Amino acid sequence: MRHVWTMLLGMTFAVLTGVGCEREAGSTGGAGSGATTQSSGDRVKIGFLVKQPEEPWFQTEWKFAEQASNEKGFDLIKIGATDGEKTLSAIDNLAAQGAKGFVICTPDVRLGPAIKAKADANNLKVLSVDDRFLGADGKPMENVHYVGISARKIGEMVGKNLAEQMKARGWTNADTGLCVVTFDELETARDRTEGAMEALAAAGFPKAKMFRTPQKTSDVQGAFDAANILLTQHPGVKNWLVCGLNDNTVMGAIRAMEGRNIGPDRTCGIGINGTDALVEFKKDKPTGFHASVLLTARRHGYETADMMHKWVTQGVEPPKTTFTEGILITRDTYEKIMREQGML
Ligand code: FCA
Repeated sequence: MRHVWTMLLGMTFAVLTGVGCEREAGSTGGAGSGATTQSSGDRVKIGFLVKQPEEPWFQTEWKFAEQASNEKGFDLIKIGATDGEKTLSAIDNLAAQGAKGFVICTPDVRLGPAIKAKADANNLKVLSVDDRFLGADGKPMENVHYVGISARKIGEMVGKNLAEQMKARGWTNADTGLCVVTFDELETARDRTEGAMEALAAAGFPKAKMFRTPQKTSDVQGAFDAANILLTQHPGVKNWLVCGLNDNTVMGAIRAMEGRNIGPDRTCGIGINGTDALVEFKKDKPTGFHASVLLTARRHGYETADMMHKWVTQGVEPPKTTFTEGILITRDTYEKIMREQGML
């Protein structure tokens, strides 16, 4: 929406001043205006579709993509693609506006073949980010370019740090349980939780004390519900370690524990994203949400948009897969690290 306003303002400015008239008119000429979009001054349009526009993670991705659009001089069309229907019609819409390609975190990885077919039919290039498309055979679609996190490695960081925290707090295997909120339909989520469990097992934490509970939706509420079921099943556990897909998952589980008077002295959760953990770290008193792995939102937002721009304007094909890293942040270190990362 803001872009539409920016463009309208730009047009008004152009009309009033006579500056950049052709370019601005060209960039809004979009759907069905044929000849008017032929002008050589047309700015390239690139779409950026995300599955959960309300999550700070995706807002941060968009912020960085906007930075790329400003610096490289293309128009960015941001779309919240929260379900299959919205996603597919958004792609038609992008084509009608004259976009050349789009970056997408799909609301459902099984939409992969439909998204790819729709993009091909409309002559749009597609780059998937965060969540990798699955083909009809249930395997990752190798023919769709992908930028994602090194999920298993990042999960292992979570597990290793949970094990260290457990020791630092003097908790024993006997009095501790691991709450693993799972979202196994998503490969990047499964790799994260499996990585965390593997690292804890390697540190000597018993597999029998790792309790998995699936979240139906990948948001705070979904995790809250999943953790509540687990807490009812295991009333005897004294201390809880918590891991899951991302910050919101861990937050949901910590809230469920607080609801049962299991406070920060008995809970230790480590999330993933960093962006969504800020609210937690900013609270006056520490909560059970101990740390997060800060992902490189700039790479997922700026770089993906830039890759798409280079691809459509210069024919530079991005690498088939790109895997990014993460850094552990806590209440004590987040400000310094996030500032260094250009995220505060
Ligand atoms: C998935 C998660 C997001 C973020 C991203 C990198 O899409 O849902 O929260 O962790 O991967």
